[in-house]
Amino acid sequence: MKAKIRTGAYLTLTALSFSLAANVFAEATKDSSHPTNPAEMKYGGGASAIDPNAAQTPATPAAPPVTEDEFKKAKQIFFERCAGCHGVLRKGATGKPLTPDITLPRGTDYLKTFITYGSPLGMPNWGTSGQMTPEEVDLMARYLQHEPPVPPEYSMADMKATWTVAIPPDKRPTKKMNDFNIDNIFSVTLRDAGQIALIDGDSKKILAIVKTGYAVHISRLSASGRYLYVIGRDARINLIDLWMEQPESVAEIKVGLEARSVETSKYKGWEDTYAIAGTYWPPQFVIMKGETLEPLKIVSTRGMTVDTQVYHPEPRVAAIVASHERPEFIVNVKETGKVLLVNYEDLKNLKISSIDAAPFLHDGGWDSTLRYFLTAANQSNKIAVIDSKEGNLEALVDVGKIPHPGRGANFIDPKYGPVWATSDLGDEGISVVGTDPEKHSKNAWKVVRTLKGQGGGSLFIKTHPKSTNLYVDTALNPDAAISQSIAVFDINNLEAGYKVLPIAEWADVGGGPKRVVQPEFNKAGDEVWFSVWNGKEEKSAIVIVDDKTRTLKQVIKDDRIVTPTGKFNVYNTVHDVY
Ligand code: DHE
Repeated sequence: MKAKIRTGAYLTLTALSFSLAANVFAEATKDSSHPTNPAEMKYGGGASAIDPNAAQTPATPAAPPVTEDEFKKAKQIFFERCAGCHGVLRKGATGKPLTPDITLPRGTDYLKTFITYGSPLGMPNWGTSGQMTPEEVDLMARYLQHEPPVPPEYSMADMKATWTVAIPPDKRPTKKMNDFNIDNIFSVTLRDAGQIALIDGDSKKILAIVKTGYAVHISRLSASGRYLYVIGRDARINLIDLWMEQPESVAEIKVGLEARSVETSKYKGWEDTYAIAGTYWPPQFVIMKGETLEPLKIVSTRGMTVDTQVYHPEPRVAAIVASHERPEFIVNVKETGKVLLVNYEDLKNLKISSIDAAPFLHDGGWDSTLRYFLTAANQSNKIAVIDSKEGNLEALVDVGKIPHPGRGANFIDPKYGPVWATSDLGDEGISVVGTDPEKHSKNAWKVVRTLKGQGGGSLFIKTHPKSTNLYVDTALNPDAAISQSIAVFDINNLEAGYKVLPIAEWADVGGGPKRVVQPEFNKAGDEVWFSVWNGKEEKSAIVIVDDKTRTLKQVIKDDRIVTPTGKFNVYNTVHDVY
């Protein structure tokens, strides 16, 4: 096992799977509102981008002794393997809280047992799997009884110190300088290369590779489609100008120590004006000038949770979308379960409405009218529906186990009218939710049907207004045959079940873990692209399927396509088409 850990390929995917994801205290607390599941644990338990050396080391006299060197090592292990699920401050997120008020009374032996053997509820068996030596297990059991080291805050001055504008707006082109069909470019995340590839959706050629942040996460577009914003897990944002002869990064900033989301203002009159980024650490968001990334306003998300109304010191910012109904950003605050409507008309007298939804908010997308934002409160097994016009919570819909929609999929259900669908990490279900309170009011905000997919471990689901197919990935399913293929449903005959497309087999890239992830349509809606996400040292690919015939159209293979994950078609991302 240890030899395996040393290989790059294994490390790549274990960045996903390392988690002290824990239900160390599930038995003790019997908290059924806090379910865990192995696929979700794998997903949520990625390494934190925070440098452990940046975190302060408080002393806890009552805790068992840990030497300075041991503390340093334990901190490293915690940030790499545990913080994703338990939170940097160990206040609990997907995994249980691990603060000394809980860990000290349990003691070293109790903790060692859980770390060694794990729990059926999702805590990995770090000891018996060989991923931690008995010495490391013992060290972690002692370390967890000490106060958690606290990483530094990140201020306006810190942001400004990292902010660079390589090409100022007045030195940029005044018109498009290339002959690219920008609308059909795909920005493809090359996760472990810390880069994105710009791929021409027409010729399938790589137009540019741009260096971005560490373990780059998502791309979003400005309302005009000219500017591409890419954020890395290390909270570095790159602003790429697609009008340049050779598109490249024209501005850059680091907005915190760890981040996942970036978005731009889309309300009419405010196109391309602002960008916003949310951070996991520190728990805050920042509004920036859209054309330069100059940071203007930082807002903390620390506060009370919606359910028990206790203070949470580390509520991470998850998905952010731009309202089409008002000059507002809609910001998901994960641990507190609040959705913030941030009005950007007047940054000095900032107006924020706070909507109580449910913990732990993660990802989501618009309904087809772009009025309702449907977002997963994944550990609550709910979809929160936000009415962006009225600015309130429209509904909380009970769905399957750990919903994970990405941005979801909108289509017309032949029986129930307009719907939006999500798949789940925790089970094989696909919940289809009615979204038309006007003409189909009795179906609105109800699960009108639940489809049965290939299995749990699904991350993304997609269709397109021009398509009658609904594609569902199962990237984190433990069965390779399932994680390497896609289920496709006929929207006009959903009862017939799904067909399986062997995407990884079509890619023909040889060995490796090859997870098939995130369907994304081209602008015309007649092709759907999938990433075959292999280990860093192995060959990955993009597989393009002809939507009408559901057959293989093309495979993009290139040594530069390293660990591709998310793909963002310019037109579909600008216009929220999914
Ligand atoms: Fe993501 C979206 C957080 C792991 C690929 N991911 C998001 C969003 C959040 C998030 C909050 C929504 C952003 C938005 O819309 O503004 N992701 C997290 C995590 O916290 C988590 C669970 C663990 C981690 O350590 O990061 C995590 N995500 C992953 C992966 O392992 C994935 C599969 C591969 C990768 O690239 O790292 C992954 N996440 C994605 C993608 C999207 C995304 C492709 C955007 C989907 C879309 O269609 O919009």
